[in-house]
Amino acid sequence: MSRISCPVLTERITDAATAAALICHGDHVGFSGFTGAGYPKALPRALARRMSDAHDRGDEFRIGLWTGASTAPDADGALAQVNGISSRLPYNSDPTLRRLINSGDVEYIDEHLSHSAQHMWFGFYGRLDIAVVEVTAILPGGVLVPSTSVGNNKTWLDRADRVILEVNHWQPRELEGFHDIYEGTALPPHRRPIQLTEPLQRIGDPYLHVDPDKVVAVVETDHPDRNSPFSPPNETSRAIADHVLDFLRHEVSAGRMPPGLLPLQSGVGNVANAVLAGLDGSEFTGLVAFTEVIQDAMLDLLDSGTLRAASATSFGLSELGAKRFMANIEAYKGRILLRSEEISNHPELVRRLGVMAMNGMIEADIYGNVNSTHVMGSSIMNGIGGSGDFARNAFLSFFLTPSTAKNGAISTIVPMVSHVDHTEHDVHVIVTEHGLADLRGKSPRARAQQVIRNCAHPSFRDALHSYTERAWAAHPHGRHTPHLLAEALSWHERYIESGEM
Ligand code: 0RQ
Repeated sequence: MSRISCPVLTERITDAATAAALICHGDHVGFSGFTGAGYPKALPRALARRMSDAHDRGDEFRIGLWTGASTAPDADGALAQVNGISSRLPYNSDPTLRRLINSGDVEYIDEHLSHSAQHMWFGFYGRLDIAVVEVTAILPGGVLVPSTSVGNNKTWLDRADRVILEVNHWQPRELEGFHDIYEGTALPPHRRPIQLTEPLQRIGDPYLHVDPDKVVAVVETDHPDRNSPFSPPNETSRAIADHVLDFLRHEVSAGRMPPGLLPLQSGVGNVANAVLAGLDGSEFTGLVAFTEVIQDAMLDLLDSGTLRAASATSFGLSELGAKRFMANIEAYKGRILLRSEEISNHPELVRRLGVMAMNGMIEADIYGNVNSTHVMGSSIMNGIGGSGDFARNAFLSFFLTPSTAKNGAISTIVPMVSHVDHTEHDVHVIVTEHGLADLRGKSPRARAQQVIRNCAHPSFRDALHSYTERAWAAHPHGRHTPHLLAEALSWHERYIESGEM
């Protein structure tokens, strides 16, 4: 059955190669896509072929690429393989593109995800030449049924000069009704409060809208999302999850948290997945999530009833998870709502709802500063993503990591982080498999003691204690947050010298 019931747009149906010919060297291009869901499937590969042909002829052909967050090997990856990306925002996890960013070939603008749409509206990024957006179906009048992510699609569709739509027949037609697209964001000084007081409250419309006159091509595809597998929880991630659960129990018994907890945000990755798995089968039930990504463990929680409902901007499912979602899609309707990322991650809403934020990290320092993005201070891993949107405004902000990386060679607890994404003021709880440091209401000195004692791997504790004691002794007039600057930095360099990095 046709997925395109808008007569004007039916006339614009074409193939991916013809659509890709509408994109030129130097264009700013806005792709749909978030954590491998809802990204355009055919056009990026066709565009990569054009780029490769142009490069063979000795012509330059590179674009500035803006998305919701990460896409997939056949989008970011395909364009990076042919060196077709000159600049990129706001988040990437593709390994080929990461290599080009770290070699200095691609300008990467690592933004808070909630900022990316508004910075476009503020005019900070310049003009958006063309948007390429995957949808599930096109209804009359340019009304669009979104697919498995919303991300920045609304902003790209509104702001782009021209639009290419991909209609993906792989996406279930029953996705209609899973979305809530808020239209009320005005520019300062005309902004009004966002009237959302419950995580699953609808404040918008189930559809995206596009001016049909701007649509220059419609391409039909039938291609799965990038559905990456998750590793099952291991001893380390289970230990981290147990510490988090014990802490939540403690908070409930102290009366600081209701028995059904506060809305949950969980970052992506295996540790975050393990914490969600730990919640399943615990005494906590009837929970809600106000988060970014719905991953497999959230489906488990929804199935068991531990989670009542989840608001997010995207799915991030494994292949099995995607099959399970599709097989039971009607049962999830009304329990899952996908929003634009400026709303799913909105500081005003995160603060109002009292979200519990749980995110991964690269390293934390003894005083509670967190590095989520850079290895050894220089090479970017992925980007800050939504971690800052949530951590900075959360009721409780957790950062989780194994206590060591690279087979135990590197301590993820360090004297001074080699790059700061989340300052000591935005970090409440640090958790490793060894324990949990509750930093709330503590001075830097007290925080350092807790972080080293509870979170550091035993083989690094003596070195970290020795550092804090010597820093204290060295600064009789600077003991609020004492540091030995040269030693703090050389802590990172010793791994580079030892060849561990
Ligand atoms: O690399 O696989 O090559 O060994 O970093 O580390 O332990 O697998 O952890 O998958 O949870 O990712 C911070 C990257 C953690 C992620 C980060 C190396 C380690 C491994 C991955 P290898 P793990 P995770 C919502 C929230 C920012 C965005 C965010 C992230 C690799 O959580 O991108 O939070 N966060 N968004 O070996 C050297 C260290 C290291 C280290 C880890 N100290 N030194 N290497 N690694 N620690 C989602 C979105 O915003 C979309």
